[in-house]
Amino acid sequence: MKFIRTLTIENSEREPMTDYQPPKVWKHETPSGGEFSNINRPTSGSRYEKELPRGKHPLQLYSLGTPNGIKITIMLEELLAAGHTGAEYNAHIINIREGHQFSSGFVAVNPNSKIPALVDTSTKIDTNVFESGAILLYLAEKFDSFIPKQNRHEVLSWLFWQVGSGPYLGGGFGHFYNYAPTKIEYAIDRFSMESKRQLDVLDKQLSKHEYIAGSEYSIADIAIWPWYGALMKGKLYNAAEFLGVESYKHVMRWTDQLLERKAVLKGRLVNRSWGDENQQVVERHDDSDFDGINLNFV
Ligand SMILES: N[C@@H](CCC(=O)N[C@@H](CS)C(=O)NCC(=O)O)C(=O)O
Repeated sequence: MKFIRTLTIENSEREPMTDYQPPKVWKHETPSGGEFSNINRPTSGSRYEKELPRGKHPLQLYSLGTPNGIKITIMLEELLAAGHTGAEYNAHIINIREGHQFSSGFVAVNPNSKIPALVDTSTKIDTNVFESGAILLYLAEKFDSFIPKQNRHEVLSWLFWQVGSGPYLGGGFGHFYNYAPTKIEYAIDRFSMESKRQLDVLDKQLSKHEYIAGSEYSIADIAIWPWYGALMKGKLYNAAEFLGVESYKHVMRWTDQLLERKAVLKGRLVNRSWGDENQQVVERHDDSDFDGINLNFV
């Protein structure tokens, strides 16, 4: 009780940071002015009629080269590198800034209108899978790969850790540090603290184990690296210095270690439509789409 009272007093002594008073009932009236405010609405469902394209391979991926998107392309490249020809895929780009996630075709696969979404056409009837964590698990089970049996529960714990923690890094820290139209100290403080706490969790785990869930590379690494590896390399929100990432030595060791895997180097560039031209594979329909691509840039 004493502890709670102390906190209350300290908080009430802080200067109010805004004079905004929420109305009784929130209404979507003025656009927020934030980076994605032109596509954000408080409703779900399709906004226009359009079928999704289909390629010739068993797996059809509808995605974009964001951290959530490249989890799946790294996994697919790993599966192909491991000799699973059934993992051949067509990666179609979904431009989320233009609202392609709201086409009737996309919504039929993912009612949540977010990339990535996968259709497995090799099953009796098409299997639709959405949510990157669920897609990783689906592929790991389908090909019995990157989910070691002896520590499956640890792999799943860390996979779900990423799915639960990532939004604090992306939707919390990234949003308020990078995208929000005004810099709100309270929000940036709150989510910087949480992001650093998460990095510390990873650092401690990686000080004891070569990979996230133990001695074997798994879908836990594939889920976590696109977010936290990018952050370590200054590729996410340009926040490496701000968050002092250099001090997380074990996370840096692991980040660099994964950059030595060809499948990681390839997968991270699929459905990418920004940066130098030789660093993007806007759509991937065959391995030859990587011809002329500079895989090694960091
Ligand atoms: N929890 C989801 C998150 C997916 C997600 O947030 N995707 C973003 C791009 S990284 C998106 O499609 N945003 C479009 C929108 O919000 O309209 C997953 O892991 O698959």
